[in-house]
Amino acid sequence: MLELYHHGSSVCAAKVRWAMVLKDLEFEAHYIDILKGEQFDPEYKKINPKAVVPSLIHDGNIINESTVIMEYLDLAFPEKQLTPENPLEYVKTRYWTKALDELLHPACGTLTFASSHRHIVKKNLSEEELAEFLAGTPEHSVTVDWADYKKQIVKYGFEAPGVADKVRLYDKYLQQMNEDLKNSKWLASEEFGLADVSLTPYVNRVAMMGMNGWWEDRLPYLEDWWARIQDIPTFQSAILDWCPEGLTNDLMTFGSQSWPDVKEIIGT
Ligand SMILES: N[C@@H](CCC(=O)N[C@@H](CS)C(=O)NCC(=O)O)C(=O)O
Repeated sequence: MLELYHHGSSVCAAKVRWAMVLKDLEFEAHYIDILKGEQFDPEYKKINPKAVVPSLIHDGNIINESTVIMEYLDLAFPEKQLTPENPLEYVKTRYWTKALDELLHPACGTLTFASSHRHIVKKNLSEEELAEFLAGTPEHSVTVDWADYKKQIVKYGFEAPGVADKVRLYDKYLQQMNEDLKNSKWLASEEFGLADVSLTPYVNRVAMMGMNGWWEDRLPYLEDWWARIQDIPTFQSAILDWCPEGLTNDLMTFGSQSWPDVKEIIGT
């Protein structure tokens, strides 16, 4: 039996969910509202000590870290492989998932909180709840400095130290995707695979925040890839449908309002 602990706007959870759907794996879903602080519940922290989603439980065994979870799924359920077998395509996939884990994902947390989530938590939580929410993050969470950094972003938004650098880093990776897609139909090869599944939520995040101007008339190969991704039948059900309507609307409202700040930073 497979159980997935996840959240509607979590990029890490979205890529695992999509991988499971693409591999025809059924799972029991447990929704952890990370914007209400449900990830800090001591019972959940027994499963995931960093207090982050996703977590997978397979027949009682806990598997954490989204990239590791996806690798595990391909090993445990090899029928529909997402990882390329060709060594060079495998390596290209690994470059992407490594870059994502080390740099793009932390940049995504920063971009998302500065643009949207800081407004959502301020709107939905009382002053005491917000203080509790911010105090709940363990020392090693999304990154080793997330507990303190999240507080700064919630308080200062785009003016928090390092936010502009993280936005520029995000831009660097979207440009890198565009470059790679000049040479092959999908990110790591001519076949759709794990690199595409992994990067999709990071492009979707930008789109859900109404920031498509990031690539329109600027990154044509990425724009074409994004159109093809959205045409894949399971994209809607595995990625978009799990995000509650109110959260989808908030991401769009606050994200669109923040687009001028992002646009200025990336200099489009
Ligand atoms: N390295 C972890 C990162 C997981 C992560 O950062 N999850 C985010 C959502 S995408 C989270 O749960 N954040 C909780 C918080 O900000 O308190 C993984 O790949 O699974």
